[in-house]
Amino acid sequence: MPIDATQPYDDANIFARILRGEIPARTVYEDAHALAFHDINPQAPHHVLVIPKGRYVSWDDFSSRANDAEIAGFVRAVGAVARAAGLVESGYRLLANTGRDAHQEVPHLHVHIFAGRPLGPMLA
Ligand code: IU
Repeated sequence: MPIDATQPYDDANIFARILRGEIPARTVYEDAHALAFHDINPQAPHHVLVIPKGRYVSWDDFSSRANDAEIAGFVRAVGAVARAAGLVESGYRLLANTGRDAHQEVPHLHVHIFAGRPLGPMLA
């Protein structure tokens, strides 16, 4: 079910539980600002999710409430994850579904990194 991006942060959401170490994840990167792990239902040969460590529901919540250090740290982490996976030369796609019409399902901001094959033109 898609979420309402304006809902308050829910500490019981699955990515909050992964951040607290209550649920395992196939982690590929971690620093002070972000955690990255393989998506459980990959849509491309390489499909990783990058999440901020702070309690942010969505891109909207993050971009309006996070401080500059959190934003810079998260953006740099997304780039670092892609570089560490060797994706720069072949290329990759970033996606942050936000709210109902975008079909955001988990109410903790996540940026998808898709790569590993030609991904075709962007969908509308
Ligand atoms: P969305 O942008 O909110 O639609 O994407 C949620 C993603 O989270 C989706 O690709 C799921 O496969 C993925 N995911 C996961 O990796 N681990 C989980 O425990 C759950 C969802 I629930």
